[in-house]
Amino acid sequence: MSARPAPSVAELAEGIAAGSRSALARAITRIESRRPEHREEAEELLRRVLPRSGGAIRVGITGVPGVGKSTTIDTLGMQLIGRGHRVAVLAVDPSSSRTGGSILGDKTRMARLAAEPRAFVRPSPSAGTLGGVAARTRETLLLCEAAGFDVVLVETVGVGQSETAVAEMTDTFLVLMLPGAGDELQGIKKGILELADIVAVNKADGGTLDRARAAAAEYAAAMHVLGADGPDGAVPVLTCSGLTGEGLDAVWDAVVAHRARGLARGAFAERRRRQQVRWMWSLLDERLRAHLRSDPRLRAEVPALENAVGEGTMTPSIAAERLAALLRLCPY
Ligand SMILES: Nc1nc2c(ncn2[C@@H]2O[C@H](COP(=O)(O)OP(=O)(O)O)[C@@H](O)[C@H]2O)c(=O)[nH]1
Ligand SMILES: [Mg+2]
Repeated sequence: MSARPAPSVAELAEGIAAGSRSALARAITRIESRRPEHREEAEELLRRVLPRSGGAIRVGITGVPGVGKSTTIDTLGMQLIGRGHRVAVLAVDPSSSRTGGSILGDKTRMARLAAEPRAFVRPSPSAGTLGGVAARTRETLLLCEAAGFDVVLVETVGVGQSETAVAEMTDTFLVLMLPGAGDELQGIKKGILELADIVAVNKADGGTLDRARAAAAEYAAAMHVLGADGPDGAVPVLTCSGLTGEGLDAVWDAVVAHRARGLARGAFAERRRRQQVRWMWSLLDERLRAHLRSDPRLRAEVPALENAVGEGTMTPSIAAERLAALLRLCPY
């Protein structure tokens, strides 16, 4: 559709190195493409920008829908830009292709950042499995760093497995909570709190200020009981308002302190090292799945086997064994 010819990988890499947001956006589109020839270009692009990447403060932000993630990111992002940072905002949301709602919602909630030249807001890749979406987002993060964004905020909803994927690509993981703990505490997945480096009870403003403060105290106690304390001791539990900005400076101070402690203890380098190795395996995983799905022997057999398993005339394990045998993954 574009009147312009597609830029070459070299042109995209140069544009990114020069900090061009349009080159960055086009490069991300290339990375998100499912065409095999684009995948090769994407690999080449990543190879080229890799030396310029790695320098940003990478923060994952999660919480239930409606907790105020996008609102908080918009306000925090503007504060950070005011202090001279360049801020990229990415999202991991494998459901966004189905609902379509979150992308629209995020764009309107992050109106200030979206209009800000020192920011770059990119919604979640619009199709794919969690593994695929996470891989593309991770690659996008590297491109943003190479383009000079020194803060990358990655938003994800705290339902499903996407928060783990985001914790796997960031240095500090911030969990936003709603005021009014009590009952809600029961609904919080222990897994999320275990991932948290910082907890902040949002909407600490107006009529919900007192409840937010009470909730923070409860969460702090609950975190301790859950054994969610990190190697540095208790995970900070703060209050903030994404709407007014109140408390967000303390949240950011906690991010910076977490980073500084990690750098001093070696935990920062260790986390990134571990993430690299896990990423290698998840890429292999993704490739194997793609390979499996396109295997003609498998495609010929799968419908009948799925049917038999669904009808209960064949056990899943026997069907899986048959498919594995077709792929010569097991000896019978
Ligand atoms: N009072 C108050 N409302 C907020 C705050 N942050 C977000 N909201 C409101 O909560 C709703 C959901 O916010 P949104 O940022 O879209 O949440 P997300 O789904 O977590 O991204 C919106 O109506 C926001 O205006 C806050 O700090 N205080
Ligand atoms: Mg949102």
